[in-house]
Amino acid sequence: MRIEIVRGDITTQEVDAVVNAANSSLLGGGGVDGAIHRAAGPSLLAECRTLGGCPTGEARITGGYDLPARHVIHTVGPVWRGGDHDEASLLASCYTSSMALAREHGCEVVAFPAISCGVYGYPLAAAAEASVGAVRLSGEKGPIECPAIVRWVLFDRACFEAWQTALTAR
Ligand code: AR6
Repeated sequence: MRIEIVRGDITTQEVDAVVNAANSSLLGGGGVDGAIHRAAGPSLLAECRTLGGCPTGEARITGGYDLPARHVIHTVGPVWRGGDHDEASLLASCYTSSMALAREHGCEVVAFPAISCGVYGYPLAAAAEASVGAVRLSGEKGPIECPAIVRWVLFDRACFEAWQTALTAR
């Protein structure tokens, strides 16, 4: 499995699946969630309405509709509450659950945003470390090498630098 990081807007990614940092209603919001829903069009919201929400740390998959991506994997990151409320394992679980869905649906290339690093307030260095660790682990655990490419699409420079550090630290 290859891990890549780029700066940019995840909604323009031509990949098998883009991951959405959603909230537990799965009915849209601001940040990357708002951008994905705007770019995918109203059919995405219509499909999300049928899912009945999603608990923190889990993931659900839908079509990509007007996005260049085939699927959207919606996951709900933890709100940062100081670090001793299970935030790291919930964040890791978002990645593990998303990777499992990607594998089930035969997604070769998957793009992730920096889950929980916006309004949910997760400190960037800690998020980068937990995120990279979780993806590496689930990449190793897979029976086949799928997804083959995991790409973080990082909107802002601070996130990009945090991921760069986490990737070179190991
Ligand atoms: N492409 C890639 N990354 C983006 C984009 C984009 N188009 N837009 C923003 N980001 P956030 P969270 C980055 O707040 O912290 C929503 O309202 C952003 O700079 O979108 O998990 C949901 O409905 C940041 O680095 O997600 C939830 O209520 C990262 O994406 C809540 O926000 C995540 O920021 C989830 O909060």
